[in-house]
Amino acid sequence: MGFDIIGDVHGQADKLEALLHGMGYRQRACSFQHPHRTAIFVGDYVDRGPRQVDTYRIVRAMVESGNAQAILGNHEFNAIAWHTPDPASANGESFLRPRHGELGVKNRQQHQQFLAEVEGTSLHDEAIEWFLTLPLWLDLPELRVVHACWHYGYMSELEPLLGPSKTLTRELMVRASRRDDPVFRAVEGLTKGLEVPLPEGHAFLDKDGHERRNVRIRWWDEGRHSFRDLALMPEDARMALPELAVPAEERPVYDQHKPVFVGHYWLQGTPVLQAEKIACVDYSAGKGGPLVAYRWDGETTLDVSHFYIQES
Ligand SMILES: [Mn+2]
Repeated sequence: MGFDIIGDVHGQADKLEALLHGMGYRQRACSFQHPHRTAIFVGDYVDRGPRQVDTYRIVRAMVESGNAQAILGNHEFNAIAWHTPDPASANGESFLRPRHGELGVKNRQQHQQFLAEVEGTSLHDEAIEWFLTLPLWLDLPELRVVHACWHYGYMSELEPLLGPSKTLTRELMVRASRRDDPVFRAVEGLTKGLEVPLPEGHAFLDKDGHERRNVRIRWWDEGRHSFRDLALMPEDARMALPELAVPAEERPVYDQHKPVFVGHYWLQGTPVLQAEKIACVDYSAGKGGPLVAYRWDGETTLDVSHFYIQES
């Protein structure tokens, strides 16, 4: 029995169908299936691409027929928050993900392809209900999957609060949408990556010109230590960061017990392993890149030749 771990699809159903065909999956009854393999989706099914609903339907049918497992990405989290009224708003006009003001414009823009296909239809509610059934991470006997960062601290904080099979409940959605709630930080860490505070007196300007005092880091890169080497940001901004080491307590150390797969990072170029047991399968299918899978056949040390690349 093998697993095919598939990267962020972002509404690119053409690429998904081609990838599944290429890996020997066939459409039978209402789902793609493979005689002896299971697919695993790392999240981010929606936003950006031209076939949002088709992507949702393919992934959901595979999960419901037992041909795939799927976890929650930050784009599904955002989709749920967009569609969930904020219980704190008296008139019920506010949602957990803001729809008004400058932020609302940006949020709608990020979500526009999905909204264009479902807004105002019952399919919208149906898709959101299904996103709420997706676990935040998978810890299978053989391997692990999380959208952005495998972090024991955040996982153990969340575990007692999560619904059955590590799902977000409606109450948790509210807490995960409040910046001052520890649940926000934990859910964001798992689905968007590890963020660490810069040393005292340091800051940088993000792409919108806002001053930031935290940076997202390459949490998997145990061979590097400084903010400058580990930060995930454009080259020029990164080179302006200090060469000071990121404090050890801010960095999760991966226990290496099993391979772990992530998506999320919009990587480019030829797929590489992030570490012996860590692989990212997101190669920007959502913005012109190939859809990539890792075909896992039981190996405990990952092998770069197991990447399967589906050019558009
Ligand atoms: Mn993502």
